[in-house]
Amino acid sequence: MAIDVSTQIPIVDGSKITKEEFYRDYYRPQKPVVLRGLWKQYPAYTKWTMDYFKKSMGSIEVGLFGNRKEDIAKTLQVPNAVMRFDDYLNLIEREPTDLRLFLFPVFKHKPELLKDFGYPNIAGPYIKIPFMFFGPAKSVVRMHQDIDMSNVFLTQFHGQKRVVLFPPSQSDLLYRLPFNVHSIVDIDHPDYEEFPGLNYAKGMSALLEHGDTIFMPSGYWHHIEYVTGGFGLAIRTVANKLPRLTRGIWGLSVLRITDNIARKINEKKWFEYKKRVAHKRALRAIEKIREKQPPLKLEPAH
Ligand SMILES: O=C(O)CCC(=O)C(=O)O
Repeated sequence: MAIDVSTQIPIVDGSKITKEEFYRDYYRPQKPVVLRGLWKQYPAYTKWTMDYFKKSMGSIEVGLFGNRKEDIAKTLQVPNAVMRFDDYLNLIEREPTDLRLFLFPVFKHKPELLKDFGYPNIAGPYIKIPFMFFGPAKSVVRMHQDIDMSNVFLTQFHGQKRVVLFPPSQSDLLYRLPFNVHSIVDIDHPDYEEFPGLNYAKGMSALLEHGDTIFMPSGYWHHIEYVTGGFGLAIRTVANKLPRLTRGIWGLSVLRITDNIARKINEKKWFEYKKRVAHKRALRAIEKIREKQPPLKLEPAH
């Protein structure tokens, strides 16, 4: 049985929503939403196509990341393959592979692209370091939180993407690894025996198409599946709640450094330790849920 992610993330007209409406309904309460057409105001909306990227910067070399199982304990630091950018774009248009371009700093290679868009005035302050993401059909971005705990605005330019979100309050039920922002569960093939917490997890989903911007509030878990080959861009704002902001700074500094050092000392042992902690926390979260559930009323026997 699949995990319940049947709740649809609401979709609103992003070309019409006002700052006041966005703050009141989504940003302040930290609720996900799809802002359809938010980027219509910028040239990138029509200009950024596969052909445009192939022609304007096809000759650069790009480092690509796969979804190999053995990578689960590692952060995305060492690429699995290197290729010319236009060859890669042709590949993802043509066939499924697991190679993705993740957190691609495209603007370092071509700073003129920065003139093709702005930062929508519905939120702020923005962290002005945009990243692009490219991927082939069927590739999956395994479930994670962003380590800086920022609010993410992810816009789709080409292809379709299925996004599944879970609130940060469900981190323990999703077996978040300590000192890390990854989960060890595969939500597409949930193993309820090994991960009983998944019985209680409940997410929401949306299908993104060209011109859709999904707002993923700070700390939200995201699992992304490329339905067709395509690409998108993420911009971020600083977490607007103090605990998340503190958690983001902590994540970028102490947690990341500790995790890197411990992995260098004994990667296998460290990973086993983190998994044990994740299981313990999940059991505690399940117990809490069960305590809150009212006891079953027994009908008197007749
Ligand atoms: O769209 C993608 O490929 C990944 C996006 C993502 O994980 C993010 O913006 O944090």
